[in-house]
Amino acid sequence: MSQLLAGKHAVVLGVLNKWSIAYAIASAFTREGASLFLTYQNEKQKQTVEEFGSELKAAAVIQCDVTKQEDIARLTGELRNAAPVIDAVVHSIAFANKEDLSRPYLETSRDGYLLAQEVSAYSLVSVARALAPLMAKGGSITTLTYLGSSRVLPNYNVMGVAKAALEASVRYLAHDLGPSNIRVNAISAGPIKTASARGIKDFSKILDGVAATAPLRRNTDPAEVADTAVFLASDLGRGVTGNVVFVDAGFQIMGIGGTAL
Ligand code: NAD
Ligand code: IMJ
Repeated sequence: MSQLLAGKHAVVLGVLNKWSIAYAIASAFTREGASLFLTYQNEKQKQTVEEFGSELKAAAVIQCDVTKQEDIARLTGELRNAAPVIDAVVHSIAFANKEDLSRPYLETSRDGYLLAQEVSAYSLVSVARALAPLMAKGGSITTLTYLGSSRVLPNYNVMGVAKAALEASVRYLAHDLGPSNIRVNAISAGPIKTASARGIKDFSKILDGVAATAPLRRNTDPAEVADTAVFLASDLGRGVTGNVVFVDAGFQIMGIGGTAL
């Protein structure tokens, strides 16, 4: 099959290491012929992400902490100089204080709440506002979410509330940007062992429970999340906007789980 993203320029935010969902997405985008721009949060990640950049033949690797407006402005300027237009943006970023992901949600501090919202939800709005003017031919913005936005998953807490805001932002941004032919969607991935899952209490039990319950009787592979990101960024996804696409082996449809039946 011919390459689905040939001739497209894509920005992927959120590569930390080779387990990152954003790394799987960047690899799939390269496979499909996209010209890639990667961003990383801070100096600590610079070397690793630059190595991925060479491996994936990225056009540029740019530092961008999404909580800093000057970083977003610099990213926008560098992209404007380097690419004729941007066609696709992938936002694969989340953060909350570790202690807010273990004690009861009731104990969430004002600062912890605002931090999770700023990094995990508002950043989609600021990135969309900065990059939409570069998407002169229309295009696609895709973010990553999780079922904890709408169901209670123990310990997901303040992140669940931030994902609810993120998914609502997807709908409002889709409304604002639709007239510019820019589509905005989220992929709701099943649990995947990444750095963002490390140290989460009982994560292996969650993986086993999901695999026992999901219709496909297995967990989610980052490569299948990446292939859905390719679809959404490609012209095949041209009619899809404001949506949350579940890539979770079907877990989300179930009303009872595990070995109950
Ligand atoms: P990851 O830790 O590899 O990725 C998280 C990324 O967020 C990192 O690259 C980190 O540098 C970046 N980040 C955090 N704060 C930032 C800031 N201020 N500025 C810029 N970047 C910042 O983990 P992941 O699992 O690949 O997570 C990617 C996305 O997928 C997240 O939105 C996460 O909520 C979502 N997700 C993960 C799972 C899972 O089970 N791993 C499931 C569903 C959705
Ligand atoms: C995270 C916490 C609690 C339960 C969880 C998760 N489940 C899953 C995740 C069931 C699947 C992973 N996930 C979907 C996330 O969005 C993770 C976000 C995250 C993780 C950390 C860990 C380290 C830290 N801050 C974090 N902030 C956000 O210090």
